[in-house]
Amino acid sequence: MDKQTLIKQLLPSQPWDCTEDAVTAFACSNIALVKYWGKRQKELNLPVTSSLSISLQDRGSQTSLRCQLGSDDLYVVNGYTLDVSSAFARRVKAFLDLFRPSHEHGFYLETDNSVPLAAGLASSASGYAALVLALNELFQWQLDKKSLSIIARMGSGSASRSLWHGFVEWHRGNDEYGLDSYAAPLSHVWPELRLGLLLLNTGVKAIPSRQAMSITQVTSPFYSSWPTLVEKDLTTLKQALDEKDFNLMASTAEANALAMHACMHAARPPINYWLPETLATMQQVWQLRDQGMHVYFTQDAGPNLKLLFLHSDEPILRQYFPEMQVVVPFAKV
Ligand code: 2P0
Repeated sequence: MDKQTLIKQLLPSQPWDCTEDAVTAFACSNIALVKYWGKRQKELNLPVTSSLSISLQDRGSQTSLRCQLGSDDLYVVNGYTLDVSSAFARRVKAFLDLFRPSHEHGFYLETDNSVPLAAGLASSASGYAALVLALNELFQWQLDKKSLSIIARMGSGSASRSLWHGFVEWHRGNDEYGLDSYAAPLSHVWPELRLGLLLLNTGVKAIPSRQAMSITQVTSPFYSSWPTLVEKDLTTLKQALDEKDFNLMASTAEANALAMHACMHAARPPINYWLPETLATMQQVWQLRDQGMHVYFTQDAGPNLKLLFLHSDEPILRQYFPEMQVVVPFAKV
């Protein structure tokens, strides 16, 4: 089955009403504590493993979308109009083409991200999730979140997890068409949990994550052990959430991130998202732990780190990391 056929199965049959009035939608970013790294099927974006994330509360993508009959698409991201020939715009267009009622229908898309684009802070996750929520509004599909998660997954895998706040698990699924590969929220609530965003370098990443994922999967001699490791880390992480055991939760997340990067480092050619400041900060975190502090990190497809700690340690950590932006995943909204 290709994307178009799958979409037809999920969506109400055409014609869809599409007004020229703009709709708006917000989706939060998410940071994986047990990572998604590798696809078992590229066309439908099906993952090799399940993954588990925490949301970034009010940081994410605010998207406005409308149809414009008889005009070409226009995409405005953080106030800048995208060059239609850029890889970014072509990928958005290919996704929107799946839902375009006819060639006459252009889309005007405007999105504002409150996380840096393409710097390993999950801008594509919240971007595609917000776009799918906006499409659901625009065409009044009234789909449930499970279907929206499947559709968001086809835009970008991690977007499947960006439709909920809190802890979210994206289930790998077994169906060859991916109808059981969607995310769902976990019931655990952890008000004391904090994430510290350390923006060490906000330049565009060295290599897009999609490409890096594929090279790792095909060439890294360590990739064959990744699925077993993820399964084990998911079990441990869920146990840590059940027991509200911070050290177990955060140490598992840190080890999982390091294992993902070790797989990448061993790929041929090597994939490296670490900058000198990334390693220096990791070493600082390890030193603080040696001194008895309960602080850990995770890292995605970029040089920036996200610290994991509890509210009680925030004042002291702010002294060591004055630039840190603190996120409260379970803040009351
Ligand atoms: C994650 N990352 O679980 C992992 C960890 C980055 C490192 O998902 O090809 O943009 O669009 O499905 O979701 C980034 O990859 O990849 C990602 P595609 P995506 O958050």
